[in-house]
Amino acid sequence: MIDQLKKEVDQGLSTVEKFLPSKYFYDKSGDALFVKIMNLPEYYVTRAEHEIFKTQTYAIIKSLQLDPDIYFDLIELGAGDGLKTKELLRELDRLNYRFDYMPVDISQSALDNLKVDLNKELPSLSIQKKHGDYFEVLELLKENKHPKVILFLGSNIGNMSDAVATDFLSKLSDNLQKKDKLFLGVDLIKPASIVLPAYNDSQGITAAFNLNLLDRINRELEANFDLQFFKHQPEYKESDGIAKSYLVSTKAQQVYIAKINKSFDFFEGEKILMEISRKYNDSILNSILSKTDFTIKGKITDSKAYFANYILER
Ligand code: AVI
Repeated sequence: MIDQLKKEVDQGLSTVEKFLPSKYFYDKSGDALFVKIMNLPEYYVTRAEHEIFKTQTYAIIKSLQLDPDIYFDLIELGAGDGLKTKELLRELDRLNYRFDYMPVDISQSALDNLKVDLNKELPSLSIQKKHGDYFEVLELLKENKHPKVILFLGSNIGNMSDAVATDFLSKLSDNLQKKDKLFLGVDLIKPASIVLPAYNDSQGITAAFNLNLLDRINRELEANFDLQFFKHQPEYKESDGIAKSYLVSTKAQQVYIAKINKSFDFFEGEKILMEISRKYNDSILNSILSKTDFTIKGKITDSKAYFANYILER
């Protein structure tokens, strides 16, 4: 883990256009900051998807074309606190569908907490926690021939470049059988006046979320980033449909990372790309899917059409 972090930090800071991988945002403090982000007034993403799960639960179930007589696996990639999924689980349980709920996560404690919470509310639900990497778990599940529904929510796919998303979806479909479904949550393209504040909140939580990665590198790789000289700067153009978060060096400075045994120079105004958050529409998704075995079978949006859950079939 630390070797991978070292390698990727070194790579990202050694290129002309510096970047750091956003997957490293999520240490303990990053997780706590992300929970705060999901509750921010400006961050509409989580609320919009939650609204879909709350108000259109039956439409979701119908769209998945489940046969009440056939046992299926409901596999959630990166389950988190399961808040949205709970709306669906409650309804599937009430309608007597026969299935195992399999939350997959790299955090064992997130899985343990989720199971305790769900056991309380839905005691008859069969929960099989799957700890590990998404693809390791899917590879293992290939053995059982139950029909599968994969949930990949929260616009997590938006943090991948289109090339990486294509590769991810292709690998996913390689682990599925014909007719299996992927229920994919994506943030939709919309004006900058709505998207930008979501990544530049007035309380500075998103700024702290980005700066936390520099702090993590200070702690784990013994670096000396001085956080007061890096400024959070989100950018978004509706025509690109990609929100980008940068940290900008506010002066010429040098940062030493002891565990890499290397110094990195920053000029005044130099940017580090910290994260991309891709927003989608049908044509962008279709162009990615054209290189995979998935096709769009349906789409459910919230009342403001901010967010969509697409039903993809292999
Ligand atoms: C997890 N992911 C979909 C979030 C997003 O909107 O890109 C992460 C995030 N970054 C800043 N705010 C939220």
